[in-house]
Amino acid sequence: MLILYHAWTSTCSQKVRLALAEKGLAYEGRLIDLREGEQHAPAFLALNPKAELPVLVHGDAVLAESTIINDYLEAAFPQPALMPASPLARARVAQWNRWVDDDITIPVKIPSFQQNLYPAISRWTPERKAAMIARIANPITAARWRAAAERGFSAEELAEAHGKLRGFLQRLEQALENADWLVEGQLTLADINAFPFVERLSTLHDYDLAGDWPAVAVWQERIRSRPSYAAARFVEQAPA
Ligand SMILES: N[C@@H](CCC(=O)N[C@@H](CS)C(=O)NCC(=O)O)C(=O)O
Repeated sequence: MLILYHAWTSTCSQKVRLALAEKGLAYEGRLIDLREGEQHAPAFLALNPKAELPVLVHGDAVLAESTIINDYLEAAFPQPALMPASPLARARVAQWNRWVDDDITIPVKIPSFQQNLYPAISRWTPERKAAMIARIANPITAARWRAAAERGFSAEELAEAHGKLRGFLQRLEQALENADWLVEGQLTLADINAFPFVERLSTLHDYDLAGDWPAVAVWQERIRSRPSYAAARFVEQAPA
């Protein structure tokens, strides 16, 4: 039995839901309300001390980190394959996965928090904000929540994040200009791991995918048309 701790709006959770759907794997979902800080409750910290979604439980095994969870699903449930066969192509998937983890997962939080979280949590009482922030052990996460709760992000912080995000979209655009998929002409974990972030960017202000990154927009529609997209419930979960 597979259990997934997740949130509908969490991009990292979306990576895993998409992989599960592509593989036709059933799972029991356990929703964690990030805005209410349920990721900091002792019961969740026992699963992932980093207080982040998603977490997969498979029998006695507990796994965090979405890219690693998807690698595990591929190894444990190899069919249908979401990894290519050749060593070079496998390395290229791993390279995309690293880029997704390093170059987009972190910067996307700044405009996401600004647009989706700040309007709501900035209205909380000072006591509620302070109580929420006091629960966060990781200082980087605490600083991001403090910014989102108290002041919003500065123009410089937003510009730096958008620069990184646009750079990533440009890298995707180059890879997809003459290709349907990121690696070897087949859907792989590289596409699955990158896709939720493209979905997120396309809901943020100032991102005109079809205008500025047309090959990425076509690739986005290619993935949206797969049954896994509906099964992973992207449509119902667009951030408020
Ligand atoms: N590297 C981690 C990042 C996970 C992550 O950032 N998860 C977000 C949701 S997409 C989260 O749980 N954030 C908790 C918070 O902001 O307090 C992964 O890929 O799983």
